[in-house]
Amino acid sequence: MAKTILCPYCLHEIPQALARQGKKCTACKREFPGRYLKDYQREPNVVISVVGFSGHGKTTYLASLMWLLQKKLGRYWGSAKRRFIYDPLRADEDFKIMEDHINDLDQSILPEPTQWSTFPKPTVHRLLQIPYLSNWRMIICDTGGEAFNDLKRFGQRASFVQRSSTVLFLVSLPHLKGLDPGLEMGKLLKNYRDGMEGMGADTKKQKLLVVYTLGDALIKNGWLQKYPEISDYIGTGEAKKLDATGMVHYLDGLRKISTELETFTLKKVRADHFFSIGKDEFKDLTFCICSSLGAPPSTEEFIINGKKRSKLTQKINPRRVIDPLLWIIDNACTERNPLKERIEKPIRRL
Ligand SMILES: Nc1nc2c(ncn2[C@@H]2O[C@H](COP(=O)(O)OP(=O)(O)OP(=O)(O)O)[C@@H](O)[C@H]2O)c(=O)[nH]1
Ligand SMILES: [Mg+2]
Ligand SMILES: [Zn+2]
Repeated sequence: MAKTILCPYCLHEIPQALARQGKKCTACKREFPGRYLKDYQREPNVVISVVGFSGHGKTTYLASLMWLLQKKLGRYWGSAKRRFIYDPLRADEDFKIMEDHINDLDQSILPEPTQWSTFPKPTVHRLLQIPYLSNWRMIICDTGGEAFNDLKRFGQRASFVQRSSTVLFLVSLPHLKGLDPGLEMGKLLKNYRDGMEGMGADTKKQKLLVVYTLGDALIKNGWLQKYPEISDYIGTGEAKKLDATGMVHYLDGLRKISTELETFTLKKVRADHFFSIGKDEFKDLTFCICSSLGAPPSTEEFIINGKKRSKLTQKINPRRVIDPLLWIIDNACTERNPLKERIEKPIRRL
């Protein structure tokens, strides 16, 4: 049994006895979310921080991912006897912000730009009976573009970014129109690396997973003209109706697309500097691509609660938004279990 409890907010390991006694973190003083302590021993953690330029689709991505987990995958994954279960730990106000985003998206309303005051804190989600990949607890936070500008000023959130095992680096190439996208990506990653170094943290302990967002716009704007495998991949949709065998095939597909995207990054985006920092200075560098909405949003605006909001003309239709999560969990499974065991026992029991 683990002797410590990982605080989901600052990611410090807290001695179990102290955590259970005070029901809050001795480092950041925040109370643990409901049931967190009770359920703690049941699943291993995967910790993900989402970073990227402002406006590149971080909040929409997270809302779309949660929408999919909450509304769809329980019906699609597993068998009648062993369905996938999504169990978020609804803590307090923090979770409410996320739920508002999910409910908005369900009604085709897009999130507003994230303000500092409404920045969601890390949230905790139990993911149970994932075909082939078993049970995990995801701790995830939209850490925002600020992480790149001044990590130190970032206070509590800096601790989360520093200690996350995986950084999801969201990039929207259409938003870098008119700039040199390769150069901008390189600058941003260098800032991040320097910020981490400045705090005495080591990027070599972190996995870097690049997620190209707005896949629909990349197809529409001709970015993927010479990369039909990638545009077909986005076009063919989400990880539906997967059982254990289906998941093994799906994960193979992810690896292939990551390799294609590596070529795309070097040849089309020309992000050589970015690529070399990612390869040399992080534990691992891999790539995904997705479309959180499935189609470009309309520019039509309307007023809700006195605020201008944009609305989609159709229902959201997420494409490949689950991929980063599956990558991370698959990697974490491989780290925990020898490869041999996974082949012999593809389905892990609860
Ligand atoms: N075409 C298309 N546009 C998208 C998609 N996802 C997000 N967008 C657009 O990108 C805009 C910005 O998305 P946000 O999720 O607010 O970006 P953010 O990174 O959270 O931005 P900040 O909170 O301001 O840092 C949205 O309002 C949409 O217009 C997508 O899948 N397809
Ligand atoms: Mg945002
Ligand atoms: Zn803490």
